[in-house]
Amino acid sequence: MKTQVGIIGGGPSGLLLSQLLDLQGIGNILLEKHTREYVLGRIRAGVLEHGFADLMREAQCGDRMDTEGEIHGGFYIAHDDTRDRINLKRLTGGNSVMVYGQTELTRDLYEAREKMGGKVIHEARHVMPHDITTNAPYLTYNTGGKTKRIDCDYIIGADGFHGISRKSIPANKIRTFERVYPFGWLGVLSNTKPVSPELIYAKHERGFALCSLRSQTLSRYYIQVPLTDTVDDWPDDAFWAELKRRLPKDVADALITGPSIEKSIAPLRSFVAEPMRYGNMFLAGDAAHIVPPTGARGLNSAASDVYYLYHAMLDHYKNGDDTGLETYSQKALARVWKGQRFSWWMTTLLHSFPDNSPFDNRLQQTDLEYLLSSEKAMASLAENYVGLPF
Ligand code: RFL
Ligand code: PHB
Repeated sequence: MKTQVGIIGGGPSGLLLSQLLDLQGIGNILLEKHTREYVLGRIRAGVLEHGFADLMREAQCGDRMDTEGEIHGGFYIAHDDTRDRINLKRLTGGNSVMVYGQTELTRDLYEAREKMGGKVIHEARHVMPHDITTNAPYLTYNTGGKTKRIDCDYIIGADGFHGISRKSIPANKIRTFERVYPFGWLGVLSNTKPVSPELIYAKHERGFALCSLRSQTLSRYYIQVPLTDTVDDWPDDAFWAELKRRLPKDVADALITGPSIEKSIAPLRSFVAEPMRYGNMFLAGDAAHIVPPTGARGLNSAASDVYYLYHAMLDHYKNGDDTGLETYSQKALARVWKGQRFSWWMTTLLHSFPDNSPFDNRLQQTDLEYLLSSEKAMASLAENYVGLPF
């Protein structure tokens, strides 16, 4: 097979880029390791920047998001048995975020690819990029016991943190930066009315908690847990009891509990690989960078990579201009690092760190007091949360 762009990974990054390129007549084939059902079974992000929502519309995938998603003009920070509202709309001069689950967004992208007759190959095993540094790179993969080959101009590595793309770059050609946090998030999805119409990020000495939602009948809650905990350590009753302890009393009293329909633990990590290009392979999304979920940046950083890559490919194929491809890594990384800084800061502000000294804890408390007493500090938080410009 031959195409212009070979894409590895059928998560949001790969699918969105595939859809945008196809709409512009740029041929591409996408290889996904798992089945569609498996990909759609993962419960992940819930908050989209307004710029990302625009990109979904540009990809002609915004209809259901615009009907079923919720526009949020603010969120709460809970602390010391009370909560303060961060008024995103006022603080950013009119911007907001879209609350719409990654699962639904991915489903919309799959459906759009299907409708356009896009080439999405599931259960592609042993995907391997070859001759990346030449002008004739190609991909091989295994399906039904046979090895297939796709020749292309460019390869996109959008295969997430554990994918093959980044790993196929020689160690002396890539530099990685990493911070692993000494805790994870235990997440529960439940068919219950959310405790608050807007998200609540809660700082508590027992640990961080987050009240989020997918709709007004589907709640998503998280609590900070030690890395040694497993899902089996947290039967539903124990989860709800611990969540309530970490919320202000009026919120805890209003919390409606119910059986969990999904429960999982995600470790928290900050990670960046530089550069995001090797030869004719470009990395996008979690393949190149990971953030702790506190600032809701992960999927949004992936979307900004897609934005830069899409425009770079357009310039290359439509105008013969390679500036976008040449500067992709630099441009993408500049924004990625701002997302890293913000996610690290919000994580540091709101979590309990087991090794913190009393001095560290006072500084953390002061950071929060300053934030909530300063319009300028809150405006900085809001500006980052709704998404910096692409
Ligand atoms: P994905 O979603 O990991 O998709 C990569 C795809 O590549 C496939 N793959 C391969 N395919 C072929 N060959 C191989 N060798 C392959 N290896 C892997 C995988 O099967 C998969 O389908 O990466 P992508 O597309 O870059 O998307 C990134 C986002 O998924 C991620 O950044 C977010 O989910 C992060 N995140 C959040 N981001 C936000 O912006 N806002 C949030 O509110 C938010 N909340 C979260 C999150 C992530 C979480 N977890 C579990 C990590 C909450 C959580 C709990
Ligand atoms: C979610 O709803 O899954 C979610 C929302 C906000 C975050 C992280 C996760 O910061």
